[in-house]
Amino acid sequence: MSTFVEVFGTEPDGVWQAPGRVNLIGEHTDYNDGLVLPIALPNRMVVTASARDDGTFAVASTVLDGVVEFSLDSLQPGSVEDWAAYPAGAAWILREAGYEIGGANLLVDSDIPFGAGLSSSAALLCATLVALLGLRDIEVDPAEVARLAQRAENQYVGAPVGLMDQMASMCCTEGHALYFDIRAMTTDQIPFDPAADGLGLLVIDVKAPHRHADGEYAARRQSCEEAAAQLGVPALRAVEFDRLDDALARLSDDVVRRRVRHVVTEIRRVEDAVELMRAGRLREVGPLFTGSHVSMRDDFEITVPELDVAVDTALAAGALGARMTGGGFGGCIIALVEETAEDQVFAAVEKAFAEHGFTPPTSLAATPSPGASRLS
Ligand code: GAF
Repeated sequence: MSTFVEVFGTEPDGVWQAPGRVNLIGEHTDYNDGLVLPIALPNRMVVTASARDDGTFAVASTVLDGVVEFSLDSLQPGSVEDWAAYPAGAAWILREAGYEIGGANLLVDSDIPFGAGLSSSAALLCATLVALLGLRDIEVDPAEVARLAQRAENQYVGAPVGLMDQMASMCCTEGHALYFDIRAMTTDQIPFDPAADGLGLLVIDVKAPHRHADGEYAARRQSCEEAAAQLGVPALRAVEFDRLDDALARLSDDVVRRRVRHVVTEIRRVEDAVELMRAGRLREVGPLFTGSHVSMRDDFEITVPELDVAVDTALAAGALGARMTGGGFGGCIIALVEETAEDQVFAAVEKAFAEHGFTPPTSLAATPSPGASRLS
């Protein structure tokens, strides 16, 4: 693994980090102005950086060969590709937003499993943003940094993502889940300590290759926007749960109807989960996880066989609830389990995967961790 001095021939000015996330519940609700409930992971992107004043950015990774260079003036959406598009997008959006950031050398290191749906891209954007701002001693509200990261991903990288992942990476706190209301742009920290109740949150990476994830994500978002337009509301958040049947009756297409049903019921499940967590009834959140998965499998159609087998097996092995987490089409499941049953649930999933001929899954510790910060 290369050090900063080896790559750039100079000492760094500082080190910044931004974490990945798992979402406890509230999937594909963020771009519908809805509610989400992510926690930040201990796994994070770490950016070591030094300032330079020639308007040039040089970015390198501890695990890939080579240095990618670009000048701030020449940046246009899409002008830098592959993983370096994310640091380039961060520099571009800061320029667009009028921040004076000069140039920088950036070395990126990460222990967020890649391609596992744990939000490594949002973490890379957020870590680069806090590093570039930190190098210039520019203070920006964390929620505003999250919005900048989202704009960079939407406009520079070209991915039509919502605001959940960036907010999780910037605003989560240790020991809490972030209850984020996108319409109101308000956040609330909900204490989340499964171990205190004798429970565990098992995260299982199902190692499924992402299948058409980008195109399918954009298609789901488009269906939701079309449905909102048909219903004459700014976003599906405006459809009340108690009036869901009326709204569904006004939609012509059965597929769109099912998409809407997922979003509206999922927003209600987030509210219910938060209410139970606030009341100290974490065990009862399990069935909401499972209901969320069924809704994503049958109505939103974003699961793949590996996710469904992992969820069904975890439940059969004693999990209190389980669901896929993140954008879908691969990635991870989360399962709420009795602490004493964690090993048995994971072993059951490993066995089922072997029987199905799937790639062996891996598990991950999901302690609710703090959001982005300066490390040194
Ligand atoms: C991805 C997106 F980036 C988020 O904005 C969110 O929509 C999520 O999928 C699904 O809940 O992580």
